[in-house]
Amino acid sequence: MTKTQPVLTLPHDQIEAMQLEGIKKSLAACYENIEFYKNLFDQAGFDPYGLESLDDLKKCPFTSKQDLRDNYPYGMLAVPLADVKEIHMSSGTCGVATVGAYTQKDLETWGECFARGIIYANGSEQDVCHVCYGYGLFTGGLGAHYGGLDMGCTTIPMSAGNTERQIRVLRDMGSSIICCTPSYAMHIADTAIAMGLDPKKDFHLRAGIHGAEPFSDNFRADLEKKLDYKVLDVYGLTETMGPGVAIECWEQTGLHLAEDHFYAEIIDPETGEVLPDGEWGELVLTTVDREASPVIRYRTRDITRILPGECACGRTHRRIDRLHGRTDDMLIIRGVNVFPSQIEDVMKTFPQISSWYQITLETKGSLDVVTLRAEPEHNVSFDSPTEIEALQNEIQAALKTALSVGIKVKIVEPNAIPRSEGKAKRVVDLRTVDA
Ligand code: DLL
Repeated sequence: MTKTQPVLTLPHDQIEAMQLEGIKKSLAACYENIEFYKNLFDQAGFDPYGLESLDDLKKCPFTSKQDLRDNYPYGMLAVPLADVKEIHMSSGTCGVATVGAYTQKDLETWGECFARGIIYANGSEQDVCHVCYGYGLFTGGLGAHYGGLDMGCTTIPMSAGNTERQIRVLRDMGSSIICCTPSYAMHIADTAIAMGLDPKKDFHLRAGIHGAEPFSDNFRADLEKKLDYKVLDVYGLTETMGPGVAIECWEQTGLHLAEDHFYAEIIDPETGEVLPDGEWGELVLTTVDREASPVIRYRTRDITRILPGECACGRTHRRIDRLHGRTDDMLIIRGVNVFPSQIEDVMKTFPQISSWYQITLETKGSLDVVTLRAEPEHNVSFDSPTEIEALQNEIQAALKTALSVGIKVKIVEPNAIPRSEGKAKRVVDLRTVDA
């Protein structure tokens, strides 16, 4: 059971030595057991036995989601199937699902990594850990569950959904840590308030370990105010393990990578060149000691940067910044590149607008038309349609100035934007693609 993890404060050169040792073994295991890696390394002229420093990894070719898809279902296993104890999968909404397989040791590592979130929340076995990420093939539910168990917490496997019941259990069990997507936490908070509860008095939450989707600082502040707790951001992806690859500590100044298990690089997504600390780019991950599904230089498509300097918490594992979205999130609207997070940045300068919004892209004639539907804050009421129209125009103008692109803004009724129990759907792309 994890009570403390001395590895979290190891001098960084010792962490690097662990990474080098682990990756050397992992490269050999990939080359010897996975045909895909054998071909990849041979074709690139990369010697998997020749790694002398972590820097040498730059010579190794990248891997991508497509590679994992091409080898569905079992082509990326580095161990016999009998050693695989659990399997998770990405949703596969955009194609074939990607598979993450775990040996017993991989499952223990996972629990230990997620437990860091509870350690960062100053938690202990005294905590009641309410898990309402979805259980099942999605890694959120079981990842948080294993973290709760590893930490020795009283762990409640709620899964997502049945929100009113969630709320009763949260209240009755005195849950102190809640694990779910930030958008589901917001839905729980709003529903509790609508049920006449006062989350500040009726709940006993201290921390929320929220991730699986981007959320702005504004959204976080809103959540913290409504639920009277502290929100820690957790990052992960099915391909490398699930939640726990990096988690924020109480300082809320970036997410500590679990560097004893993952080696991170930031690259320029266009050129593939490795960027120095502090520069924004695409996160590339190599698993250090994953047994069943190791990945080498996996291009996550997630945009972040490595934060230079040390964290005030004293832990030595490097931090990544909160994610800015994905390289494949980028919308190209009439030739202009726009990230949904940029739209959100503009919206949050309007205090009348809540955190619930959705962007719809459609084709009208030969043009892409973008509509932003946004809900007002609950306490904002409009006296007249003219007042709404004026605000819409004001937001439209601000978007045009900031992004150089025309976005139609519609303020909709409260609760008009669909609530999600898992990841929120912020962008609906209905554009027709030319053949
Ligand atoms: O979302 C794993 C997870 C579960 C992470 C619970 C955190 C909490 P996938 O479904 O494979 O796995 O989706 C992975 O989600 O590449 C990011 O684009 C996005 N993502 C995950 N965490 C964050 C975060 C899980 N904290 C994809 N902030 C990743 C922003 C995130 N985006």
